[in-house]
Amino acid sequence: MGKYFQEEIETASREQITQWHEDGLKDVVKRVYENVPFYRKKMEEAGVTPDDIQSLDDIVKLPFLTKDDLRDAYPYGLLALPLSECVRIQSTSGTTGKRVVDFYTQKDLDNWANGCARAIVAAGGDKDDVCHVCYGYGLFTGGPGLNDGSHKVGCLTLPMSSGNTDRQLQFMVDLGATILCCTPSYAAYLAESIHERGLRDKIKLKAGIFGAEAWSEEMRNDIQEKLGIKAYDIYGLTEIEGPGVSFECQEQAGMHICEDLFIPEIVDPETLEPVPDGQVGELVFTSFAKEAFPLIRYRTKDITYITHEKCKCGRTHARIHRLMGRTDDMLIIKGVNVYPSQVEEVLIKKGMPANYQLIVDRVHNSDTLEVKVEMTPELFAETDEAKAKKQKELISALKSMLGIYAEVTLVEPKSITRSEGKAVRVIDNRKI
Ligand code: DLL
Repeated sequence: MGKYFQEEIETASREQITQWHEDGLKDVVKRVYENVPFYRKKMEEAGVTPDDIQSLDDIVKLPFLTKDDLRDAYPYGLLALPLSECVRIQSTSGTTGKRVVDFYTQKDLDNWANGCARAIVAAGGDKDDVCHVCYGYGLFTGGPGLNDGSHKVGCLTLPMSSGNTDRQLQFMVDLGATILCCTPSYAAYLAESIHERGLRDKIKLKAGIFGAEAWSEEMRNDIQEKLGIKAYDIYGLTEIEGPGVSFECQEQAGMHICEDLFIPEIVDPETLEPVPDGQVGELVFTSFAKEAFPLIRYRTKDITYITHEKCKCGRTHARIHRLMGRTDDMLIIKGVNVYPSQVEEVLIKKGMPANYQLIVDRVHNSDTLEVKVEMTPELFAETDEAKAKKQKELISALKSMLGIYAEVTLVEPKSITRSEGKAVRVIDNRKI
């Protein structure tokens, strides 16, 4: 197999991609207008009918869809086909008690698996690889998505799911895993455990496909160095499909969006006006190829920017920059916008492990920020004086990165609970 999984699609001309978008948009708008009362009502309220959608530019006439809409339409209100045509659901937590549920036909599952297969091939994978998947299996899309992508490529697939680190490491060594798929925080934890147990020379990993949560370039370098691999970012969300909506290639310079399946837009989260390439805003998707559960102009709340510049890898599909946070995980502390990824960047630059927790509180009407940081075993063995010095250094580095004072508490190695799924980075005790 070459360096693409579906070369013709992945290297299509921009004219071809625009044609897919235009045809796909007209088709999906007609489908939902005719079959989904929830959509028809939304479109009627916005004063738009399928006849108003003649070109891609007309997309701006269509109303946005939000997680609240998904909650209101839960569980079947956005289905574009009878339930008997669907073969699977996946789900993730919603903004309130109700979960977000996505429905798939067999064709939707095939398209999803193709996206994940493209990601695996872009990371250098082929049928001779052993693909170790320790994203969770079940309702979460991580395990099933990468699993099915790995089958499509023809890799030997290890459906490990999450948890039981001893078993993960045993299979990794005994079965010679070459590609690791998990969250970046679990990859960092596995890397630590591999070093502690002296297994570094026994593992054959060459690449990792890490996503589902925000991570930094510093964390990438750290994992790459510790495991001797190339670490690739992969992005996706349940509402749109799951992992593989976009993925990095060998250039590690942004994630290619599967534009044969999705129309991406970046909008200003305040004005909701589209912004040009290179400008940071909220990512919006139209999943026009989805049969069961197509979403039109879905606001992801994820913050990034897009580029249509040619990539050296030869893929023509637009790329999004590594995710820069969410409009809703952005903390406002003392009026200052703070992203957990900024704290992580400082910690790793200062040689600290990427195991940390931000604890936000409000004391006497004033916000406080405490950053709990795990010490390295080396620092833990040092004198109190050395520890105090490191603590001061971190306070000052955080101040210059965030623009606010953060109390730093150094805690024992491994004392912050490890997550096998997404790490819990923020505890916000404020009652605002
Ligand atoms: O996390 C899908 C996934 C699984 C992606 C495995 C990659 C790998 P949800 O549980 O619906 O789906 O969460 C989606 O997670 O809107 C982002 O905020 C965040 N997210 C996903 N991938 C990345 C990434 C899966 N590479 C939400 N970088 C999204 C930063 C990410 N954040």
